Amino acid sequence: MAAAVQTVPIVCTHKLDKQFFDSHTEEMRVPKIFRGVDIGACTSKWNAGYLAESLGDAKTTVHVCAEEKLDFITKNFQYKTLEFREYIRRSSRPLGQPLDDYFIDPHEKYYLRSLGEDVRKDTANIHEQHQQIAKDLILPQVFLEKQFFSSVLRIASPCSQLWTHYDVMDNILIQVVGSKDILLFPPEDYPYLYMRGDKSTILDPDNVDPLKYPLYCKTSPYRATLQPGDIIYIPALWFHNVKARDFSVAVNVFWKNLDASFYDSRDVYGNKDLMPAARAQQGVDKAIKTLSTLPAQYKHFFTLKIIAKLQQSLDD
Ligand SMILES: O=C(O)CCC(=O)C(=O)O
Repeated sequence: MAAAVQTVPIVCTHKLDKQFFDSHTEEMRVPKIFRGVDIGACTSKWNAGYLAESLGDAKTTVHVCAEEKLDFITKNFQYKTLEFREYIRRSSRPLGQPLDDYFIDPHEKYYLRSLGEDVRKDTANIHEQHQQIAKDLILPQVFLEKQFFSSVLRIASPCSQLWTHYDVMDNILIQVVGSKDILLFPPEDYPYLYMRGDKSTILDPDNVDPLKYPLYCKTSPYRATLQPGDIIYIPALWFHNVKARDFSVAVNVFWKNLDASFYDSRDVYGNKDLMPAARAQQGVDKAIKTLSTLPAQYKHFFTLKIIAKLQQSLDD
């Protein structure tokens, strides 16, 4: 485990508007929890029975995993499509209660991340896909309307844990039902998290093998436990790993905090690298290919030269 773990600060407030939000986040761009905000009747209404009844027989596609820790890199889960009523029954069962009619394992875990109408083209919007329950939720207006990107419904089994990843947009995660542990790392920790794409290959950040991941001890993690009604601000590029303690229902809202032209118009998840970064990476791929035409010793030397140039640009 890394040396010092910081705690995400909590701000208690009933009203969360853009001005208040900016005054607490703009300068530092670090995670913050807003507690006590009025998010509507959802905190008292969204129990398993109400959700099963309201969302009913509409179909949804979810992750099903025999283990607690979902791993996108090794794909230790399967996608299954089932009715919401059935999904809620399965995902809300108490920890340790086996299922007779399981897909993979009697103790399998479930995780839903809602998607748009056309999953390839549209972003998730809880007010469009799940109006029946969206009416119970007041989304805090912490950004301009034109910056809105998506609002994602997330429903998870007790103890299910989502892989460590980053997103490219600012995000508020609103915890409605159940509590949830979050571990966050600042963008500067990129070199220590053994990333593959936008996801870390470290599956269990609470039990990291120092021989396999020697650089992990250099990370500067932040920890938080969300209670029902809490809203956590997760700034773009902050890595996060999320574990539901109980049956968990949350909604997160992404918005384009930078100029809209930076974002990839084909991105429906909010996690595709910004356009200039994607172009730069294509340039790097091309450089690697070009250097591979040289004899090994020369390739090594000129690769080091390019790394030094990139490092210099970071230090300038
Ligand atoms: O709460 C969760 O289950 C995951 C949240 C998340 O990954 C996000 O808000 O970007």
